[in-house]
Amino acid sequence: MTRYNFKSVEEKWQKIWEDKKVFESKVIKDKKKFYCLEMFPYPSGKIHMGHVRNYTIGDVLARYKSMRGFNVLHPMGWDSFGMPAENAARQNNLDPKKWTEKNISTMKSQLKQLGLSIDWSKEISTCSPEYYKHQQKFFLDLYDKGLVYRKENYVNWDPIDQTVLANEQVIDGRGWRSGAIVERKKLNQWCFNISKFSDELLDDLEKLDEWPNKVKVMQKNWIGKSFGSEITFQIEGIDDVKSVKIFTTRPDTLFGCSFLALSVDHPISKYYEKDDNFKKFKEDCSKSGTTEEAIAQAEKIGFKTKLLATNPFDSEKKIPIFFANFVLMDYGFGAVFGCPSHDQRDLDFALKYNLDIIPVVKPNDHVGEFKVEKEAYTGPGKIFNSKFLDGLSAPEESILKAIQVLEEKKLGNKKINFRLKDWGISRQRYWGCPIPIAYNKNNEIVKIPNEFLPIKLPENINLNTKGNPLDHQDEWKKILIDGEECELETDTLDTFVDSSWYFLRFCSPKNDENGFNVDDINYWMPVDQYIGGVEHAILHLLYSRFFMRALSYKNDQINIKEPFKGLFTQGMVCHETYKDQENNWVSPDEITSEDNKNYYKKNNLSEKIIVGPIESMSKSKKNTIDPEEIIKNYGADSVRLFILSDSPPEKDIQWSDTGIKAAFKFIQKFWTLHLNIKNQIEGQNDKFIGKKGDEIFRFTNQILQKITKNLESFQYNVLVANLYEIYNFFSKNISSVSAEDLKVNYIKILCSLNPILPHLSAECFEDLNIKNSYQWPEIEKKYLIQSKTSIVIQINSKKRSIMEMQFNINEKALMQEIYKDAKCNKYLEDKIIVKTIFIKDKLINIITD
Ligand code: ANZ
Repeated sequence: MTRYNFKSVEEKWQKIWEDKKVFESKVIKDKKKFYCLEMFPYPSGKIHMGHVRNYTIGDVLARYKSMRGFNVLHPMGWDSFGMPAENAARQNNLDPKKWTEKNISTMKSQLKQLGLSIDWSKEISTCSPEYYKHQQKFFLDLYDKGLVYRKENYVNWDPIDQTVLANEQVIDGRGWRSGAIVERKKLNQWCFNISKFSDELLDDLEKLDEWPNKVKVMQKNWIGKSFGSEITFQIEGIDDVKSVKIFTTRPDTLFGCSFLALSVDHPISKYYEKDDNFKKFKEDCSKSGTTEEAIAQAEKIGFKTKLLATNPFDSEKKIPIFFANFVLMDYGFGAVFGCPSHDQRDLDFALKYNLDIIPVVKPNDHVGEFKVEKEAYTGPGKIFNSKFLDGLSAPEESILKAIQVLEEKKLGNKKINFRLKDWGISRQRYWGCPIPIAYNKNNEIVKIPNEFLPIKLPENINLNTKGNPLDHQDEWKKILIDGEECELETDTLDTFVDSSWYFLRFCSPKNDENGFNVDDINYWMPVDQYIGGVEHAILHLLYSRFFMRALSYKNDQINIKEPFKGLFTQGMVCHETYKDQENNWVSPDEITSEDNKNYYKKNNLSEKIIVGPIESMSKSKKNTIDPEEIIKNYGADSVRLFILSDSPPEKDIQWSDTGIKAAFKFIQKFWTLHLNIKNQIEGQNDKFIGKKGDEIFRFTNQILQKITKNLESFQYNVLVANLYEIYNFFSKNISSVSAEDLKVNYIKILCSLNPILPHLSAECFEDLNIKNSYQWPEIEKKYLIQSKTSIVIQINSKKRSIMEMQFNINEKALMQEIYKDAKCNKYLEDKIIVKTIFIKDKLINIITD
């Protein structure tokens, strides 16, 4: 019997699919379309198991939809700008472009080995000028529409490397490479006006009924809609400023207010510019990072001014005004009123600066005097100490009443605020899309004319400079626009911009004139199924939703708001972690075990390994498995089968050697079964009995129905279980069905194998000399009705028999059959039946006296 040689089989089919351009997609009018997209990878070097899982899940769906007659778009590209290329190039004295291109070619060949149904003719790479040229055009289009602007913004500044750091490059308040304490610094930044769409981005989440709820909740929190009010406080102490506005969600706690706090960048700060103490204070504030978490965690510090504010609800009450490090300038008005009793942050501040702590809400069940000491009370309750608000239930009733009074007295208004900030897109880096802007001698903004696009990155430049290497490219920076000497912007775009529209480019990747053809995107968009990691739940998905709206804005040719109709977030691939006796991480291929319990170092068998927890695969913990090795040893179909088995695709999966071996073994066993079936079909098997019967039809159609359902609902692990059912049924029954019946049903089964095990299925078809139709098999409804069922017969709770009965049989008819059955009847003779417990189609328990 010939063994299944997966290596040559897989290579052969991958070549055939590629040569015959089997997966090329075209806009076919009047045909239903299905756009299946997995998040495109960053070309970091090699593919990892996370990619394998992501792309396998997508591939199963793409193949299935194509077999169902959809016109499928299943493309792939490279998110190829970004820091790692720049860093790697800097370390090894390489060109980021060459480094990136090399990685792309490695990863592409690895992806091909997986046999994915990708339309490679649509491949794109965001670092190529053919791609970013259009991005520069979009930038200018958004600029014309008022959706891009330049403003001073805080950034994380590394004073040693003289560079801006992303939040994730700030580790414990220090620059990840220099170790310097990171400062907050103001820089001119380009921004997208994403907050213009806050309301829409929030409200439309409701329409995304094919998105996981957890992702919608995360986006909702990120957009952060707050209902509250703006309140004007009269102030005294400066001649030309008479009032300050604040935003609060708790106007009902106004009687408990004991100070006002301003951001160090509040307009009033200009009156303190020359004050050395204030300057020192501002410097101290800048030492915490710019993220909200960093600000929230930093110790609360304040700078007391001589200014006083009047409580709008009580003109007798004057309160001090501070500058404080916890007040953000870009939220609300950059000013807050402090109510220490009911806000922990305000309480910490009040305790430090010895300010009044006046409680105004007490818990409903509280009797007697209510005091706040070290812990603010933030729960519901009744208002007290608050004149006209006394007795109202907080927060609902009391907030409404407080706003009503503020509005009547013209002291404030109802106000809605969003946490969502505009998106700062400037990066002081080389390896990114150049911003198509220049500045003239007066430092005025000049748009780059269309005919100069793309503004290409200079190549082969020195990257070992302080700060942004582009700043040192004097020749490159020079540009003559309308006879005027200008200098190019040296900031490049955040790489999230690149990934905010790549799904549109896939629809018309070769269009040189425009980023996409309107007709193409109107046909393909929205993406029907988007698949990726939950780590992109907020930024990437929100930015893409914004970008789609920004392009549609003031554009009567496109009206697509939501780019992704269905979203699926797959779980992580995890592996045990290992450490040696010196507490160093050790990778799975450095260890060995005889009993799968005790592990030793391969190169030192006396050194015992400490087995740690199962964690998601990561290079830093050395618990990764190289997909290429695994494909080489077990084949793509085994990898596909294993990666889909065990856990539902949205859950984490644990990689195990035994798991992949079992998958491999299954494929070998299936091939042996196939050869037996082939023998049977071709009439070469002596043992052939050829009993007629429709059992095989029932099995095949019922399993097809299950497979279809599981494919449609992403229950791929159950799908794998279905394959085992198929194997068991056919191995047991092939010799008792006619060759013709076997053939008809086996062909259907082979078709249904294609999404998961495409190589094996194609090979079996070819081996039978049958043309693979690549069509999803028709399910014959008549076989779905189960006609027979096995019923357990218990007498006095003891199992006495299992009887094959007509499906749906009623209790009376079943009892008649039981009396006819000698095995059962002997227990019933001369007995009075006291009771029966009857579970239809499953069980009957007969209780006698
Ligand atoms: C007084 C107050 C009393 C507040 C109380 C809360 C509890 P969300 O829900 O996130 O919108 N705030 C307003 N502007 C701020 C800024 N620029 N920087 C820092 N904090 C600011 O939060 C709204 C609350 O955050 C506001 O309500 C304000 O504090 C604070 F018992 O006002 B509150």
